[in-house]
Parts: sequence; C-alpha cells; structure tokens
Amino acid sequence: MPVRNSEIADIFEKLADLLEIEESNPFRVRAYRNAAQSIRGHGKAMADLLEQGADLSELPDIGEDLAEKIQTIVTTGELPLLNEVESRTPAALSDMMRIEGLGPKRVKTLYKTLDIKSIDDLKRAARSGKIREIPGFGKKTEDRIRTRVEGFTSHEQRVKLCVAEQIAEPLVDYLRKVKGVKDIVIAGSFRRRKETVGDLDILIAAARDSIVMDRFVEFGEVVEVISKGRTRARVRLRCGMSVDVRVVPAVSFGAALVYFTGSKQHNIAIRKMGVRRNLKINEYGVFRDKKRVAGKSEKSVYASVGLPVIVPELRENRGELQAARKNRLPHLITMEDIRGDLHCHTRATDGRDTPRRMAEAAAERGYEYLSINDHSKRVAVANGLDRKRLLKQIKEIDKLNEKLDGIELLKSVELDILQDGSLDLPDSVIKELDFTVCAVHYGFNLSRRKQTDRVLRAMDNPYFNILAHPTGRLINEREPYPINLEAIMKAAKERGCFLELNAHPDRLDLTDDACLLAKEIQVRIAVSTDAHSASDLRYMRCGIDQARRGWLEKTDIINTLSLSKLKELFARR
Ligand code: DGT
Ligand code: CA
Ligand code: CA
Repeated sequence: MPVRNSEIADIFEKLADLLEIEESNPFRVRAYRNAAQSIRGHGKAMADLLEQGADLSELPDIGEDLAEKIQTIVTTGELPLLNEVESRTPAALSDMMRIEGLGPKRVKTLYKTLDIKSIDDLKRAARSGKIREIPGFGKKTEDRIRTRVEGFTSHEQRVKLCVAEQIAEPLVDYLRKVKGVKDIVIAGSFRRRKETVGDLDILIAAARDSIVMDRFVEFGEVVEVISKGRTRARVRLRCGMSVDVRVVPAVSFGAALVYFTGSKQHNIAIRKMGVRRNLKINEYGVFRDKKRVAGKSEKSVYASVGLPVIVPELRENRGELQAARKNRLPHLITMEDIRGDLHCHTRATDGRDTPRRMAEAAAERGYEYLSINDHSKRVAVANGLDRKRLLKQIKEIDKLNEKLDGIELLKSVELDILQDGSLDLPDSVIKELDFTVCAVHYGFNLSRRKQTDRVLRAMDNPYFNILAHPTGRLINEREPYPINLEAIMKAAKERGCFLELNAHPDRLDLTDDACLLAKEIQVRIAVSTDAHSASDLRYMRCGIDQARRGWLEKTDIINTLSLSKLKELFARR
C-alpha cells in the first residue's frame, strides 16, 4: 500500500524532535520540521508524485537530500537515519514533546535525571511527585504536566476526521473494484462528519455470494482480522484504526445506511417513532407484521415515520427529529456560500507563501476576498510584526490590490490578547487595518474567571473584531483553556464582535456544541482556515463540516457576505 503523506511527515517530525533533544544543529532540525509541514499540507500523495516521475526536490522546503529520503520512505516504509537516531535516543521521547509545556530541554532533563522514556513513565513520575524535585521544575510545573499527561492518553485512540479520510480513501478505492460490489458508503461518525472518529464503518451493497469479504481481509494494510463472516467483518489496520465492513443486499441498503450512520441515539429515537406506528425498524428494513414495507433507500425509511431525510451531520438526537417533524430543519451552510477567508498567514511571520501567492490561491477557489493576518510581536513566533513592519505590510497589500483582479486582500493581523486584556499593538496602527483577529496565545492556565475577563476586556477595544480559535484546544493534544464561552458569546453579540470557527483540522475550534450555543445566542461566526500556506486554504471544508454539525446556516456566518457588507460590520457602529 502506498505510504501516506502523514506517515512521511510523522517520520520527519519525529526525527526533528529527537535531533532537537540531542541538541543537534538547529538549522537541520528546522529543515526536517519545515519538510514535515510541507509534506503534510501537500494536496497530492508523495508516493503518487514519485510514481508519475515528479522531481520532489522542486517542492517547497524539499531539497535533493530530503527528496532522496522521501523516496527511501516511500519504497521501504522507513528511514535508516531515524532508526540510527532512535538507537541513541528513545523514540517515545518524541511523544513527550507533544505534551504542552515540555520542550526538548525538559524532555532531555526528565530522561537524564529520572529515566523517563515514555508518556506512561511521565504519568507515573508526575503522580508520585518526583518531578517537582528536579531543579527548574517545581510543584506548579509538575501539576501542569500531570493534568496534561492525564488528558493526553485518554482520547488518543480517536482519529482526526481528515486523517481518517486519508486512511479510508485507498481502502474504498480497492473495495470498489471488487467484482459484484454495487454500492459502497463509509457510514458511522465519518459520514456524520464528526471531528474525530473511533473506527470506520463501511457499508457495501453486493450480492450474498460476493467475494468482497475475502478481498477485504486481504487488503495490504490489514494487520489483524478480528472477525470475519459472510456479511460482516472487522479488522485492524497498520495505523491502529479498526474497520467494520457489512455487506447487505440492495433491498436493505437504505435501512442499513440509516442504522450504521447513527448516531445510536438518533437510531433509537427513530425506532421509537416506528414503534408508535406499529413498525419494526432495524438494519434490514422497515417491517409491519413481518412484511417489509421500506428499506431500499434512506428516504423510504424516513418516510415510513413521516419525515424527510435528515442530513447525516444532524443525526445526533439534538432536536433534529422534532425540527424535521415541524418542517423546520436548518438550511445548512455549504462550501458554495463561502466568499472568502478571514484568517491566513504569510512568510512575513510563520506562513510559507507570499501575499500574492495566497491571493492567487484564494482567487482560484473563487473567493472574492482574503485577509492577511500575520502574527503580532508578542506571540510564540520569533518574528512577529511590530508596528513598523505591519505598516510596511499594509503598504505592500495596498500596492498588490491595485494589481489584483477579481479578489481583494484585506489588511489584518492576528493580535495577541495580553494577560491584562489589552491588545499587542497600539490603536494608532490597528486603525489602519480593515479589521482585526485577536487571540489568546499564552497564559492558558489562568482561572476560568480571569481568562474570561481577559477576553471580555479585549473586546472593549473598539478595534476588536474576531476572536480567533476561542478555546485554544488542539485536538488530541491540548485541552481547551477554561473559559466561559457563553459569557463571551453574549458580550460579542452585544458589542458587534464575532467568533471564529477555526477550520484547521488540528483545531476545529469551536466545537459543534459551541456552534449550537452561538446559534442560540445569535452571535455570528467567521469560518476561517488559519492557513499557513496556499494549500491550507482547502481546510475550509473541514470548518464547513463542523459548522454544519453545529446547525449553522448561511446567515450565521459572516464570510458569506459581500465585502462591502463585511466592512460595514467591522466598523462596529
Ligand atoms: P465512533 O466510531 O465512535 O466514532 O462512532 P460511530 O457513531 O461510528 O459508532 P460505531 O462505530 O460504534 O457504530 C456505528 C453505528 O452503528 C452507530 O453510529 C450507530 C449504529 N449502532 C452501533 N451500536 C448500536 C446500538 O447498540 N444500537 C443502535 N440502535 N445503533 C447502533
Ligand atoms: Ca465508527
Ligand atoms: Ca464501528
């Protein structure tokens, strides 16, 4: 099976981590990290590019040496250099660097002084109070490590939706080619577009004597066959993810689709509605006195209980059945509604492309506007913009806009909200911008009350427009910082500010539940990608998936508006 881009990126990232712990040359470390980011964000699979004879050294951040290493990984599945480094420095130290607050220096100290080599070692040491005794750590640091590390493993098994997509695609392509397969759908949480999925549930319409099950367990990525029958099988893949496959006859396909798409709560509610109509609803069909009355299509199943089809994203038993009954289902936002992106970075700070390249990529997507939001100086990036550099960028964008056709670049910034609630640049320069995106980037361990006050105070600044990634969570890596989102949403609504739904697949911040809350409070949302390269603009789809799960409609989202409407809103008058 071809090696996925994410696997190549993981190898380079691990190598960078371990070299950094070994205090290797920082430029070398950076080169591997940049390569990892570039490969991960690339729309096409490296394996495919190589097969087509492409020269990988022409890709951004990939030189000849790295191109050769990618080739090695694609052909052999591993990188000898990483194996060599791992023989000196335990591989799991790299996992520890994913823990918030643990950099290479600390990981190294923990390893050298307490022989901590894995997350489990770290958890034990934090619980036993040994870490606080290391010079430079202390009780506070130990507490913080303990909270992070407990959270780290508890949800590790769930896979981010965008990663699950990369895993599922080759498998589905493979199954589709098997003789006798008529239809194939990935159901479960994947179809409901949940931000993470536990396993894949693949539904196949095929004749009963189809060989598809035999083919399925022969798939190259399968490392364990957990169970296998004529109509159902479950396997584990090399990446650790499990896959359920069901083969159903065409007459049952709709019923099976409803059942395996779930959610379980939605299914149970539908089945109860059936019971009230003397119908038995299961994965095989809809039955009245043992007679099949529906089940070939999803539509027929929903119709049997008097409902229109409900889109998978809404099937969580969060009021969608009541809404359907009253004909009040929301008209969910779609990609076509989006007219621009209000958060991206360029080379000026930690992005990879120029404003011009970003603008061209946005125009290719059919956008009317794109804003440039490089970091202000306080943030973790070393080269954040100060007043002078921001003013210079503003001039550059003005010039660029004169040349650009069909798309306008908006002048913006991603401002740090400082601990006292002030913004990181003076109003005298902020007022030169079209609008601001503001965010909390440090001081995550304030109390809920203090963190909330900090953001509320920031919103008092009349130039505050959009609160970026409002909870700071990183899926599977960092918990949200404690904050009263409801109070923030209400204040934003009152002041004419907006919240971002950060569409980056590592963030998806707001959650679906938070989107529902925003809708209830009627504060409007910007769905923005936080792109760090032109290809990252494609993450908009991940944000739209999340917004749809949160019941958001076109009118709830500001980057569906024309530029002139948007500018009016940003004036906060
Ligand atoms: P996941 O895999 O944890 O991300 O979530 P799902 O929703 O994909 O759950 P999964 O894989 O356990 O099962 C797939 C679907 O099968 C689920 O969404 C609904 C249906 N299902 C599973 N177990 C039950 C059950 O006990 N009762 C009913 N009514 N449906 C079930
Ligand atoms: Ca599942
Ligand atoms: Ca399953």
